Amino acid sequence: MELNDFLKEKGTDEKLAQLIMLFSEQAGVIKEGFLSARGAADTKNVYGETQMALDKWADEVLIDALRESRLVRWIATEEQPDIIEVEGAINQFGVTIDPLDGSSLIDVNLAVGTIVGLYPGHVLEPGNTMVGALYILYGPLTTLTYTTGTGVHEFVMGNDGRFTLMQENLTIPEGKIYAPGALRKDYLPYHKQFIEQLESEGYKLRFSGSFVADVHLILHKGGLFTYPAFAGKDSGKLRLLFEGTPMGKMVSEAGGAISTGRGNLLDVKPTAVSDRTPIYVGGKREIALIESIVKGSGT
Ligand code: AFP
Repeated sequence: MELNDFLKEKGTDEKLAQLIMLFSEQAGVIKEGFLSARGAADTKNVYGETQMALDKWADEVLIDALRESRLVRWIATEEQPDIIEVEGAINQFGVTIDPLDGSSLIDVNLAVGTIVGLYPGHVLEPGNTMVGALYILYGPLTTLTYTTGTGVHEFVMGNDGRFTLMQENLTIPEGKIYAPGALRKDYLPYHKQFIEQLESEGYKLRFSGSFVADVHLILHKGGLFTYPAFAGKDSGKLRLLFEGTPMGKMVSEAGGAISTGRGNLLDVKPTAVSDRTPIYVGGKREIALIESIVKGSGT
């Protein structure tokens, strides 16, 4: 079944369905861009990182399409320092976008993705207020996974650029995979204890450097992804709005959970678009384990 028909059959709010369709259409445009745009641009984003040309380009593609459609009022993207307010918006939605997560892997042809958070209004609100989330993964196949709070569903792009249903009501299985970010020498004591426990239980390491691809793997195979707080970086590396909340919403809707290590990440109220956060995302068992270790550590 095609995405459009599926959204209708699920009784998705019409305006939200239009928005999801818009992102699905832009996926084809972004995929085309992989063939033509290459190399690093000489500008830096709000985090001081070098932007790859494709990040900037994908950012522009998505912002232009959203402005033209007027389907959302607020746009926050990882590549823009400020939240954009769309003139003449016909809906009150807010969106957060990481246009190309894992962009340092583009030139070696590994999986990257677009991550989107969908809010009923302004985006500087806790993740638990979101009306949905989606991500597009550009791997051997191009897939779109979304939730609007009634299950997590996955679609695959065909030659005609349209998405058809691959898996309905995805749920995270139990599994023994761990994807740990940050350098081991910088681990804080509670995190070291947690990782050592997973290793002693036989968890296998999988970490690609593309958050969206790594969380996609965990969603399908079970286990845990983490990019923790580490020595000198209380907030870790990843972005609350662009990475944490949308993928956290997705995994939580699929029966898993997301935590800062101290509580549900979806309860955190952002202070700015550039907020970073420690992230633990995956099965409920692993999330309960890290929270109990943090609690027991008294730190
Ligand atoms: P880019 O989008 O700039 O490539 O960053 C990728 C990322 O934010 C996330 O997708 C990865 O999980 C994480 O960084 C990898 O970080 P390390 O390079 O520190 O392992």
